[in-house]
Amino acid sequence: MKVHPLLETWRWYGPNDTVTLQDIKQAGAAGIVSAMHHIPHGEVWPVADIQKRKQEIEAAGLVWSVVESIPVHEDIKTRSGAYQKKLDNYRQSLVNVAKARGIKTVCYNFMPVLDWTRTQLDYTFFDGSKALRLEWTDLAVFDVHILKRKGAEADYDAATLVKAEKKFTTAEKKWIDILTENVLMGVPGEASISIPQLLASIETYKNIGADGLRDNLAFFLESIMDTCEENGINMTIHPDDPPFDILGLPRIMSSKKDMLYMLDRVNRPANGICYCTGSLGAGKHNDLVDILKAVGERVNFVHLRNVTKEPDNSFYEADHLTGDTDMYAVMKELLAIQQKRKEPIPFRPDHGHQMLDDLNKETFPGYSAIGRLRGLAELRGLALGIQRSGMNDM
Ligand code: DNO
Repeated sequence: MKVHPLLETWRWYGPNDTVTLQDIKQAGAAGIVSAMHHIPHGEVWPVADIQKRKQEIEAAGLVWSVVESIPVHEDIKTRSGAYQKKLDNYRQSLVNVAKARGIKTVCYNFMPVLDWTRTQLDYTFFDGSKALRLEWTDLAVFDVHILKRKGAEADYDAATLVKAEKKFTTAEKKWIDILTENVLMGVPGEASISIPQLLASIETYKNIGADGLRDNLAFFLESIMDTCEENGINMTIHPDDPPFDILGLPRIMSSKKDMLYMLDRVNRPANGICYCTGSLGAGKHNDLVDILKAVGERVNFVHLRNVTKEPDNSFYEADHLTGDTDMYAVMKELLAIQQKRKEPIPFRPDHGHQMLDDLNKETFPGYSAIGRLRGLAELRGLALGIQRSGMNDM
C-alpha cells in the first residue's frame, strides 16, 4: 500500500539560533518552521524580511514549510484597544507571507498573556540530560507568594499550599529569581513580561472569562478567514500549554471538546489545528489518539513530544517515545490521516532534552540540537517501522 510520508520539519529561530541550517540538514529534516521574532507582536511582517528569511533557508537546500507563529496581539485576544488596526496588520502579514509563495501553513495560539509555562528549565533526568518541567507546588509558590494574586489559594489544595509556603520561606533568593524568570518567560528570543503586567492582564481576563475569550477567538478567525482562503493559507491553532487553568487565566484550547467547538463554530477549511502531543498530553483529561481521530481532518501541522504526568498537575518532558503518550498509536493514526492527503503533513520533533555537548552550551530552552535530533531520529524510525510492517491492516 502506498503511504505518503509525513514531512519532517525543524524549528529554526533564524540567524540568531545557535543551531544552524547546516545542522538541521544533518539531522535529516527537509522543512523549516520559522518566524520573524524580531518584529514586535501586532506589527506587519514586511515582505522584504520574509523573502530574506526564505532565501536563507533555500540557499541551504531547505524549504520554509510553516510559519510558527504570527503572534496574535493581546489587543486582539482581549478585543480591546487598537484591535481593529492589529487585525488589519495580521491580515497584511498573511498576505505578505503568501507573497513569498510556498508557505501554506501558519501557526498561532490564543493563550492569554503567557505562551507555554514551565517552572523549571533544567530538570535533571536519570541519565543526566535536562528537561523542562512544570512543578505544581512551585507554581503555587510563584502564584501565592511571588505574584501574590488575589484569591490564588483557592486554586490549590491544602497540602500544596503548606508545601509551597515552606518552600518559599526556606528558598534562596536565587531560586526564587529563577522560578520567577521561568514563569514570566515567553517564546525564546522574545521579551518576557513583568509581574505588574501579568497582574493587570489577569484582571482583564477575569472580566473576559472563558466564554468571552472563545468569542474573541471566533471573531479573530472570522476576521481573517477570507484573507487566508484567498491566499491559500491554513491557520493552525496551537493548544494551551499546559492544557488546564493556571494563574487564574482562562484556557479555551485544551481538550477535544474545545477543538471541536471552535472547528464547528468557524467552520471554514482554513481554520485548522496544530496537533501538539506535548501540550495536550499534559492533561489527564486528554486521550491523544481519540483527539487525533476526532480532529484529524483539520490537522495541518504536528508537534511530537512526550510528557510524564505526576499525581498533582506536575509533569516533565520525557523522551519522545517514552512518557505517557503512546507515540506508536499516535504515529499510526497520523500515517492513516496522511494517506488520505495529497500533500505531506509537516511535523516537527518538539522540544528535546539538553544532552551530550549541548549541556555545555547556551541553548533556547527545549530547542537544543541533539535532543531534538534524537527525537526526530526516533520518530522517523517509528514511522518507517509502521509503514513497512502493518499499515495495510488499517
Ligand atoms: C513551545 C512552542 C510554543 C508555540 C506557540 C505557537 O515550545 O510549542 O511556543 O510555538 O505557542 O503559537
